[in-house]
Amino acid sequence: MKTEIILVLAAVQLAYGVINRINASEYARLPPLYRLDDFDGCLLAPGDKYCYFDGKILDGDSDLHTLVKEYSANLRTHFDHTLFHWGLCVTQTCRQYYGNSTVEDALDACINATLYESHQLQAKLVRNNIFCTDFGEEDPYDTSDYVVAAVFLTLLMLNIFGTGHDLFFRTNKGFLSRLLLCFSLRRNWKKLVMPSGEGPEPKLKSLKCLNGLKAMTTFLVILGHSPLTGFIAVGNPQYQEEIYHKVFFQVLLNGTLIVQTFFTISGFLLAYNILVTSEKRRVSWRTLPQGIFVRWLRLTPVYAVIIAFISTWLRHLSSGPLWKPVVNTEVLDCRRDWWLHLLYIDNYVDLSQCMPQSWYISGDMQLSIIGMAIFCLCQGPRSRKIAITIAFVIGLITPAAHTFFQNLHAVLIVSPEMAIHFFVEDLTFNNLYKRGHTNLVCYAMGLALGMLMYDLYGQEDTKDKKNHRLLFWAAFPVGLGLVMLGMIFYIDDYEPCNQSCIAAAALEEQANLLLNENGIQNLMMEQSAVFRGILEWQGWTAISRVSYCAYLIHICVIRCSLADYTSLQHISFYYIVVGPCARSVRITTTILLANPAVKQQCLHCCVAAWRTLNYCSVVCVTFMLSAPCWLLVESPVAQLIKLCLDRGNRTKPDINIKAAPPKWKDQEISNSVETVVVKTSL
Ligand SMILES: *[C@@H]1O[C@H](CO)[C@@H](O)[C@H](O)[C@H]1NC(C)=O
Ligand SMILES: *[C@@H]1O[C@H](CO)[C@@H](O)[C@H](O)[C@H]1NC(C)=O
Ligand SMILES: *[C@@H]1O[C@H](CO)[C@@H](O)[C@H](O)[C@H]1NC(C)=O
Ligand SMILES: CC(=O)N[C@H]1CO[C@H](CO)[C@@H](O)[C@@H]1O
Repeated sequence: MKTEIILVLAAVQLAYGVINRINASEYARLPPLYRLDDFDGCLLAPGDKYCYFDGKILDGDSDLHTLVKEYSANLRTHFDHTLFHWGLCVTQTCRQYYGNSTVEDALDACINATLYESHQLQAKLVRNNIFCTDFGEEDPYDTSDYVVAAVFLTLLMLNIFGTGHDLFFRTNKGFLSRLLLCFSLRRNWKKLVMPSGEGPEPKLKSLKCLNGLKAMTTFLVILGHSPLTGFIAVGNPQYQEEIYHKVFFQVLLNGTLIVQTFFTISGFLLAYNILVTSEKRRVSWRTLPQGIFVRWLRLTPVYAVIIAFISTWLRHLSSGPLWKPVVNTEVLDCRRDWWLHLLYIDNYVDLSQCMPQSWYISGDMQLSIIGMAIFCLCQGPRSRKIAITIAFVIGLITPAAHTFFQNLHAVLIVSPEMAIHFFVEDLTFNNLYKRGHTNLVCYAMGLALGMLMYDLYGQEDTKDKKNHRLLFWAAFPVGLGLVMLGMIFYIDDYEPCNQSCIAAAALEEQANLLLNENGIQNLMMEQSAVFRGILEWQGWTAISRVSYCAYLIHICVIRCSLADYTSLQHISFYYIVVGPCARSVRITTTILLANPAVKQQCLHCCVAAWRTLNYCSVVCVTFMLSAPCWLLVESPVAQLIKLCLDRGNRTKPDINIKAAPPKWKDQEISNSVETVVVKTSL
């Protein structure tokens, strides 16, 4: 069996190998896709100007033009080589054209002449995509900068006072002192490293393993996104294009399916938590707005802080040839669209560079509202099951309809051109991947699973469970197979017809769902001690607590590391995988040798190491930043909200809960929804 799989894979690789690939000497004839003039060496005197822009190769009849055209026809695995991205020092490289004319005209003439001279190709500037930096240019600080700075300072002061109060006074009498204690770093740190699953509710304890799952998936998402740093300003784009033909990389590319796991887990947690809560409190339609509001309140503050930072102070952090195209575009879009984000509807608005990863948070919010509505409005298990089934069927039909009528790809294709712009222009991403309703099917499955697990809780080992165990172990080869199935979409020149696309999409989705389902179910039932052991490891707890912050921050980290490049990067396996260790050894030895001749080399090494670290350390940097984010903002605000909600009821909740009015008490709702939110926020 194994050998067969290997043979099939080898055959597929071979098939990849022969179709539409050109040899290195042909490749070298293509005009450079990226070019960056020295930035600091350009802006030396008043009047100096540096521009980063896109240029388009014009139609011609030369042999080379045909080659460029043909090679760029396959946009699934190739860059569009008719579109080049250059950063030129206008006042040096294009001096002779930049006398009387505008920058645009000068660049237009300049790139045409440059390309004509080197490649006998004609080109023109793409006029709406040009980012220029002048000598001594500074982004002025405006009111919003000052307002945000004031808010940040207030937060910081609160943290300082809170910590001081905690260290020196140690009282928690009175509202003010309890308020300050919410901000105590010492307490929040303890909360961060506190073991999980210590709550009074045994049924929630069995959710402990999901912490590990959440931490791991966050890791995977960030790791999966970090190759995005390898698509901009690459000196050797061919390496990036070749990577698509490597089986290992295919696993990464098709990892986009992982997200469906999140939705399933999220739905599962919502259903399970509501069911556990409803043992004590009646869940009615009146709890719905309350639940939505508390969820919004819990997710929004830290989100708002990060968006405020991105819209204001981020643009002042650095400068460079790529800073404006990569970072400032996000800043501008965030200034325009921040309110869409805070209302969680940004995944229905396209073409915004503002936090492109936030679609998941919005989608999850929308689906949670649907989930809460199902559980709050339908009272009996029967009506809930019917509602979930309806949601499931709707969720099943809509993606297929979108794929069919809008002529989309069945899976999200991670093509180089789309990766450059973080997918915001990708039709499949916009219409199928990021919307709330197109992810409904996974969520509905999650809800159903939550109900099922709640019913099964505490039951004896049955024959049914044994069958599940078999399925569980079958899941891994099947899952890998699914990922490999995604490879067909990357075969050059292969255009799967629409129907088979839909079939494949539906099949992948369904199979993936089943795998998730049965994985979670088995984990919950303590079937696989090894996996539970791994996932319940305490180390995951802290990571999973900061995972919401990490998810919010990570694309910004990627952007900043990208925008910090000042010269073209050369991608290699070494660069991606072994780079950091090997390079640091090399640097150390170079420094030890400390000989003038190698000094230049050392400098080169340092730059290279810094860039490599950029690539590999997205994960580290993200988590390093998200810990303070959690400590200083997320956790204090969560406690503050709880404090305010509790304030209406100072007395301890009664033990005899059945006598309570038919409504969740504030305390209860904040606790239960907090659990839901904390656990489902990623
Ligand atoms: C590369 O391909 C071109 C056209 O297919 C061919 O003419 C050339 O000889 C090849 N070069 C090498 C080194 O194989
Ligand atoms: C700029 O315009 C002046 C007169 O209008 C002309 O003499 C000069 O050659 C022009 N310079 C360039 C670079 O076109
Ligand atoms: C580009 O340059 C060539 C050679 O100088 C010239 O013949 C051609 O008209 C130019 N094309 C454009 C669009 O300016
Ligand atoms: C002021 C107030 O709302 N008090 C309520 C606090 O909660 C207990 C039960 O949990 C109620 O009995 C009180 O009336």
